Amino acid sequence: MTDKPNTSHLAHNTSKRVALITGITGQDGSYLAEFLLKKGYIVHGIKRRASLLNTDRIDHLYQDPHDITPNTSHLALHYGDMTDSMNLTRIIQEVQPDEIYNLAAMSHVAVSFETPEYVANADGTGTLRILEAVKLLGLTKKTRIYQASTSELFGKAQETPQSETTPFYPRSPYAVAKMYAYWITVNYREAYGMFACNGILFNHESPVRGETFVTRKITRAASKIALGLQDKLYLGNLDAKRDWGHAKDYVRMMWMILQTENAEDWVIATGETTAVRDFVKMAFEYVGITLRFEGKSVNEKGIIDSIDEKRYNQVIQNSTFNIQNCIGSTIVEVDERYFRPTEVDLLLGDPTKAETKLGWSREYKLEELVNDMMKSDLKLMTKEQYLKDGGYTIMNYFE
Ligand code: NAP
Ligand code: G4F
Repeated sequence: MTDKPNTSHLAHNTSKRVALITGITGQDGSYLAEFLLKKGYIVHGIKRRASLLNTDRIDHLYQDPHDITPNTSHLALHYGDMTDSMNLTRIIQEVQPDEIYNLAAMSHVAVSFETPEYVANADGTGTLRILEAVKLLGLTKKTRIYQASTSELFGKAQETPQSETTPFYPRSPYAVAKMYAYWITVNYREAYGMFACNGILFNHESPVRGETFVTRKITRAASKIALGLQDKLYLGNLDAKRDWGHAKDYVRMMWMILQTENAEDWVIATGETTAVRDFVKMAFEYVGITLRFEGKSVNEKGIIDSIDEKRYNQVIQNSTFNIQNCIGSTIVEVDERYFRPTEVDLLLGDPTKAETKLGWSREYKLEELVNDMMKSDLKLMTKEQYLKDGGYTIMNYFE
């Protein structure tokens, strides 16, 4: 990755559509960048300066600036931050985007209770900075804006399933900041005629999901436990229910939202909801481990009930770990530290509007999502096992 963006090769290519993605280094940003590049877009992204490289998810899309010719690269990165309006305004002025996808956010609900002011600034006021920059630069007729809104807005859900007309009841500093972002997007649309839309997306996951969100925490731990690299998985509320889809299906929808005739707000969901406990069971089933849960609340435990050796050997090759010895072991426990001051118990979306008006439908079912994540994490953890076998220290993260 280069320190300074080399965008000179992009400047004269006027026939292509230009997109700017904030949060390009995140899960959705990386899938969206890949999607738009395949569609022939010139893609600009905003990344933060960090003390370590933070571009792992998009490195495969990026080219050595020394090898670039006008026809070989259509991706440029700019340093920036959602809390810095001058920086955002300058980038938008330079890039003159046809479409802005505002995905940047401190997106972890539990962390938002610890950093509420920062989240209000980055996730809430950050959205205002983008909208106001587009207005000030006279780009209201040219630039379409997608705002990454969230099913967390429904929070303590006032009805089930939740649709575009369900009232909001946010339950975390993250959700409250996103509520401001939602309404300021609607307000700029109504006040200044801007093409600005909210995608109210329910949870979506993938092999590149952040490691501390519950699904990825589970698939990483299930892979490590199956390989004998970890003993136990500690989780919070096992009863919470989420409407989980695949991020690949959801970034396609972000693009579709900006291609419609009218700027509107859209709920994107699968229409199915699953408890955290059942996601855990599905992940372990992938490696042939059947779990049973015993006990209640903080004393609930997940115990290995049986092992399908044929399945285990099918997905895990060359392991020296004797998994059969683990039957009867407790491998999942509840740790109160993962409980939230206010929880969102149940999310279930109604995607009827997107399905009927936009013709959107998802390609991935939940089982396919779990399989995709497990396959990828098993590969990753097998690499760790090789390192361990080779005498290297491997780290465990317990966030
Ligand atoms: P993610 O993986 O956490 O990515 C967030 C991105 O925002 C990262 O690129 C991050 O940069 C960047 N970022 C954070 N703070 C920033 C700041 N102050 N300035 C500039 N960039 C900043 O999130 P995601 O899952 O891709 O979600 C994308 C968006 O959709 C977020 O706004 C999220 O709140 C929203 N959303 C997500 C879901 C979901 O289920 N995934 C559902 C509904 C809505 P670093 O890489 O440097 O950290
Ligand atoms: O995976 P989570 O942390 O995602 P959460 O809170 O639903 O938020 C995600 O989805 C939102 C869309 O609805 C996005 F807006 C947001 O940016 C983010 O992407 O937690 C899911 C559920 C929660 O109820 C949580 O309490 O899982 C429960 N949970 C149980 N044990 C846990 C754990 N969550 C985490 N992160 N870690 C646990 O150990």
